[in-house]
Amino acid sequence: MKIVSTDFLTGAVSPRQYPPGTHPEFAFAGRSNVGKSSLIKSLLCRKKLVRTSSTPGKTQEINFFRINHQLIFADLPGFGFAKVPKQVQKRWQNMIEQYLQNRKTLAAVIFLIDIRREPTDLDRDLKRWLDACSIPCIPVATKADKLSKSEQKKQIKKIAEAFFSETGETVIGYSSKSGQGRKELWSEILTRAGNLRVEEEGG
Ligand SMILES: Nc1nc2c(ncn2[C@@H]2O[C@H](COP(=O)(O)OP(=O)(O)O)[C@@H](O)[C@H]2O)c(=O)[nH]1
Ligand SMILES: [Mg+2]
Repeated sequence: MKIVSTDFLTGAVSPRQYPPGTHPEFAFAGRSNVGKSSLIKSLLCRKKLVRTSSTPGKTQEINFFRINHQLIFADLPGFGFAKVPKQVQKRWQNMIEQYLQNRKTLAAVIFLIDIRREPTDLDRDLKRWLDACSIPCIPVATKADKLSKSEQKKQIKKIAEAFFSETGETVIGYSSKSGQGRKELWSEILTRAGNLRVEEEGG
């Protein structure tokens, strides 16, 4: 997809602050440092996006971007950052759960897992939530360039078995460095966006 415009809409901590659901929406979720900011920038062919915090664990808002007046991307705060106190972690959890339960135009969650890491309990919790809310999930294994092709295959199989065997999603290997997986992910996003009908903007 040719990216014509990426407009920052708003940051939100509660449903009343969400922007109007005018377009199919895709949320990006994953642990801190998983490569979420890099992936969003790589998808959008942007070197910079306003409103991405450089301090890990500090982004405690959901940031909404409108892409080409066609889609909305919601950047969810990264979770599991070691230095975040329990209280903040809890607030994060509430914010995400509320979002997943309330956002009617949410088409799918792009679920990022570091290709070199074993899925954690936090990842498992998120997947359970998505399943419980019947929210489609697009799993992406990030930083694929850190492994050889054969190692990538092995790890992707492992992640798929640990997480997605019951629901049958395909895990996309992605590298923000090389652009590997970019086409595949876009195709997945656009297919799912096309399956939705969202009211026209401006009403
Ligand atoms: N080799 C490699 N490094 C990556 C990739 N994506 C992110 N990184 C690195 O991983 C670190 C965390 O990335 P970032 O996008 O800030 O993660 P976030 O905390 O999930 O937003 C940074 O040092 C990035 O340069 C990738 O695809 N390949
Ligand atoms: Mg980030």
